[in-house]
Amino acid sequence: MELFNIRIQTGFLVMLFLTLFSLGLAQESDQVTDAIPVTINIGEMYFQLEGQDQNAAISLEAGQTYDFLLKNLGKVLHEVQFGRDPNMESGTPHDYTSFLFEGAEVVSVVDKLEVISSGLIEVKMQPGQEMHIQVTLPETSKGDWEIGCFQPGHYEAGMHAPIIVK
Ligand SMILES: [Cu+2]
Repeated sequence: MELFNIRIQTGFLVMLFLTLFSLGLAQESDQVTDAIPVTINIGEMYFQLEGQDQNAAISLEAGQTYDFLLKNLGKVLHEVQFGRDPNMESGTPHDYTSFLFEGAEVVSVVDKLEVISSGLIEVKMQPGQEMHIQVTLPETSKGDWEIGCFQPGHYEAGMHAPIIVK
C-alpha cells in the first residue's frame, strides 16, 4: 500500500526533513500547540467538517496557523488539493491552477513521518488514511478558494467545497 504521496508546490523541497520522531515529541512542537485544529472528513464524494453538511463552505482566517487533520473515511483513493480555478485544458477538471498554500511553509505529518515543504499541490490518501497538514495562511491568501479532489470523475461528481479566507 502506498503510505505517503505528496506533491509540493515548487518541484523541490526547500527544506526536507524526513525525520522519525515520536508522536509525543510532535505534539510538543510549537506548530501543533499554537495551531487551530480543523478535522476534515473525506468520503464519496465529499469533504465535511464536524457538524457541517457535506461540501459546506469552510471559513478560515489569514495569518492564522491551522492543524488540518484529513481523514479518508471512504472506500476509494481520494486526492486533496487546496486551490482555485481548475485547469480545464483537457475538457475535464485537472488540478487547480493556483494553490492556497503557495509560498507558505507546510508541515505534513503522517504517523511518525514529518515533511516540511514550501507550498503544497496535492495529497493522495488511501482509504482509512489520516494525515495532518500544519500551515499558517499567508495574509495574501484572503479570498475565495476550494478544497477539491481530482481523481477521475470525482470533481465532476461534486467532490469540492468552498474555502473562504477572511
Ligand atoms: Cu475523490
